[in-house]
Amino acid sequence: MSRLIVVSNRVNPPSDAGVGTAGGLAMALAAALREYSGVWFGWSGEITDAFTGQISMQRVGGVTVALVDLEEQDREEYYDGYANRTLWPLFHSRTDLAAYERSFGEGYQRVNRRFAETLAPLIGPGDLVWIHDYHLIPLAEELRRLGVTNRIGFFLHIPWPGRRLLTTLPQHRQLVESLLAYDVVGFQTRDALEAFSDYVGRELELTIDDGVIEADGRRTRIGAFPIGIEAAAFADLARGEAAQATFARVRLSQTGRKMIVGVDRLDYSKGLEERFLAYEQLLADHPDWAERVFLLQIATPSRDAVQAYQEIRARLDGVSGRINGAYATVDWVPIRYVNRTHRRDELAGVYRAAHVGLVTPLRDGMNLVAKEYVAAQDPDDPGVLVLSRYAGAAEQMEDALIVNPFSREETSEALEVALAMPRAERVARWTRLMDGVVRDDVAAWRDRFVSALQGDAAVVTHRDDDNRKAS
Ligand code: ADQ
Repeated sequence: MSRLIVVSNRVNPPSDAGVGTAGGLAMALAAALREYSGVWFGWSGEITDAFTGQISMQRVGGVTVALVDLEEQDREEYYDGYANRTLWPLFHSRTDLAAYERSFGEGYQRVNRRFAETLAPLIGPGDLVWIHDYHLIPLAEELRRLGVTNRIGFFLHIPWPGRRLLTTLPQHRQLVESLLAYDVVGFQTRDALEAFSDYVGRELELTIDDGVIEADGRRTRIGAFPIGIEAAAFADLARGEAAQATFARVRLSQTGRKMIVGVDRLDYSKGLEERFLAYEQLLADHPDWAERVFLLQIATPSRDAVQAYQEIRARLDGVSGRINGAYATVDWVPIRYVNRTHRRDELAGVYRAAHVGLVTPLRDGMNLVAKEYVAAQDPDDPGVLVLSRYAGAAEQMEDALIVNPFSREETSEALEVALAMPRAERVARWTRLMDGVVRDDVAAWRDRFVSALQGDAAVVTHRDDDNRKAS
């Protein structure tokens, strides 16, 4: 059986200690690597004076990882620069925040070339190479230049922007053409796939025939591969001891009030300010909810080196403080705003204790929190998911209350409906949501992608259902 070589910017297999804080994605990739045997390659997160390409090989959680250090200039231009200040905002439709600096583009190409030169000697005949996310789009092209002929796949975890937006990027054509060096390119949603196809047809003037683009003698298969979570394991976790303890602690602190929960990386794409304002609208329009509900927002700071992240953090401190100042009473705080990371089992208990899961990104590739919230519920008394139509998850989770997060009125109305929803409707909606979360879990995602990469599987190009029939 061929080996699988997974490549991502950062490498984070679950540690041997088990549960910890590793996410579903890390778990799934680690499981795939154990199954196929192979290597997980990426940046160590460490900085060295001068790039040497020296690989540090380690065994973590039953997986072999291969780590390289980068230079400070690499971090500034490739990671903080092109990845986090150019592609992330652009792909999340925030051209107002996107920095188009030549040095960032050069740093991005340089690091991808360095990764390719370091990785190429590790690739043996027949190995499958699976590259993840926007940091590494040109990696296959660089590997091909070095003579690597193996099958190479790419999966984009974030949205693909509309054609007109993408053309604001000075190197847009070069970036998209570099994707044609892959054998398989996967997106989260049909929406992303359509946006990509639109660009390929109109800017590159290439035709897509049954999900395959043919250019310069190479065939690239494109498809939608919606990512999932480790659903059964997460549901177990939510029933486990640590989750139950957290559940009991949170319920006690609720003092009979209903709880709405939000859990996010602190990122401007997650719509946190709009969420706070929608919740304020609920309190303004429905004074009867005062003292009977509160919002617990857990937001872990990320990418602190980037100014836009410092700004959103300061704004959220201000907005939550203002709302609390305006509405709080001596024994009720409307928003509990927490800036720390939690263990996954604690998180499962928090989700289960929440009557409403409020997931309202302005733009999101998928959003795993929506799926985790569903998986953690008590089947006899589940909470209600309120979900942004701009989360990739909305394509699959039609039984959530789907909202436009830009409209605080619409979101606050959905909150009102969710808080008052009778048990029978909650159970009916949750049952259908949970079926989907379990069926399309992270193992299904991984297996579909890997078999597409092996070249022996039908690939989703349109509706999931059509594809399921075809495969
Ligand atoms: P993210 O933007 O990070 O992922 P998301 O999919 O919601 O967004 O995943 C966040 C993960 O971090 C979840 O597993 C969540 O439980 C965890 N997490 C968040 N806050 C936490 C906290 N305070 N403590 C502990 N854990 C916390 C990117 C894309 C998404 C896409 C995923 C996977 O932006 O659109 O769904 O990759 O492809």
